[in-house]
Amino acid sequence: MLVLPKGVRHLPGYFDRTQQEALVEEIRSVVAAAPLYVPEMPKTGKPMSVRMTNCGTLGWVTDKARGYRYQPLHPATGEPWPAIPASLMALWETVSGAEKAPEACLINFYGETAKMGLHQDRDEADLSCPVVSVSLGDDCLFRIGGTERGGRTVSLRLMSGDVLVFGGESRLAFHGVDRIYPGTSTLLKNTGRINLTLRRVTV
Ligand code: MD3
Ligand code: FE
Repeated sequence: MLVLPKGVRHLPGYFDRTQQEALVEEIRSVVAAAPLYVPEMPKTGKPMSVRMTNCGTLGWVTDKARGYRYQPLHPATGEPWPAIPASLMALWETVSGAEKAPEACLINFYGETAKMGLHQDRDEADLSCPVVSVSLGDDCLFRIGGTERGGRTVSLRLMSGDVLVFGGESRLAFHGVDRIYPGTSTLLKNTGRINLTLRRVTV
């Protein structure tokens, strides 16, 4: 039996196919205004394998010189991020239990070989609100552990339309994406996976 860490809720198939298609169109229009860019690790400048953009009043960005941070403007265009689509604001309202609205929606695009190492999300001043994530496109192998690096972890396969909510003590859990399973979904025109992560940033 798979036991998720305390505070994690997995809502498999939260969005049906029609809703997923509508979300992809909304993401396409965000990306048209706020192009995907290649994030760099702080200090080393090593490129991440995931491409990123954001919508919301704040976006999470990283580069060699300035590292991980939230900012109101796209790093390449200098324009404000597009608004978070109403469907995602409604998702947050339904599942987060938070008093405050989300400020950031990070959009991660994974090609066939992209992955994300185990890390904590701790660049937000407000750690009391949960993080809400949506998976679209190809399946992935997601891994989540506890709040200490090196602790035990559990793995689960995420599929298109799944929603995860990380609240309470899971808010600072280590997590990452070990692999994409290319060609497991027909949602996107090509292979790959999109992950949307809604967050409250400021207190
Ligand atoms: C658990 N993204 O962008 S989403 C990230 O699939 C990130 O793109 C992964 O981790 C992805 O930071 C995982 C699921 C997720 C997001 C935030 C969390 C899990 C989390 C915050 C705390 C605990
Ligand atoms: Fe994360």
